Amino acid sequence: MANQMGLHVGCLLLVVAVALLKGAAADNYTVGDDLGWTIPPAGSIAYKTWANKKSFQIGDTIVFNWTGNHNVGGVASKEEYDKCTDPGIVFGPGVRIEINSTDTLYFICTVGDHCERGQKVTITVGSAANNSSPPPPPPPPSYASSLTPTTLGSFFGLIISTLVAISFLDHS
Ligand SMILES: *[C@@H]1O[C@H](CO)[C@@H](O)[C@H](O)[C@H]1NC(C)=O
Ligand SMILES: *[C@@H]1O[C@H](CO)[C@@H](O)[C@H](O)[C@H]1NC(C)=O
Ligand SMILES: *[C@@H]1O[C@H](CO)[C@@H](O)[C@H](O)[C@H]1NC(C)=O
Ligand SMILES: *[C@@H]1O[C@H](CO)[C@@H](O)[C@H](O)[C@H]1NC(C)=O
Ligand SMILES: [Cu+2]
Repeated sequence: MANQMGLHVGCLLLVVAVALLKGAAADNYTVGDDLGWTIPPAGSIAYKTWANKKSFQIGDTIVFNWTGNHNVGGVASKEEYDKCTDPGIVFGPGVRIEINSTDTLYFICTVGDHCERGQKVTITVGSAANNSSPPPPPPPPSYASSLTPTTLGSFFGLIISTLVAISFLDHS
């Protein structure tokens, strides 16, 4: 009986954890992670690889962090991005850019030839663009299938239906 209870509590915690992970938490992404924002040693592929591994969402924040002589500015189009066109307005280290729409964002450093040498990054929202596609999340258990686990209300609905399912199992 004690074992069974432990199993049920474990199930409940799993359901809660999955629901929390699916919630719309706004993430901070530091461009380049540990590399930061710099002239990438391996050229422009570095930030492409970095961005492709992320799944950016509206509400997330992109942080540009660096030491030394750099800056960052957003350009308006892929063409300007490819040409390293100076956007006129640039920001200093630590600047935080919030993603407000699904528009693709293009950022470059305008110092010297840094952009030409690969200090540029494209942020594509919903960028499962080139994830080495993790498998889609498993479908929710059937007793919860009518619930959308993205709102707070249905989050509690999920817990309640889990509890109902547990007590059903307990009495069967
Ligand atoms: C993102 O950074 C801000 C400012 O540093 C912080 O308040 C917030 O908790 C961070 N969010 C996450 C999800 O880490
Ligand atoms: C920002 O850069 C500083 C200096 O390079 C570093 O110590 C710090 O850990 C960085 N912060 C993040 C969030 O990457
Ligand atoms: C999103 O909105 C915030 C607040 O208005 C602004 O500071 C930020 O620059 C916007 N982000 C973009 C990518 O335009
Ligand atoms: C996606 O990745 C594959 C292999 O990793 C690559 O061949 C392809 O060009 C990439 N596509 C995009 C749009 O980056
Ligand atoms: Cu630079």
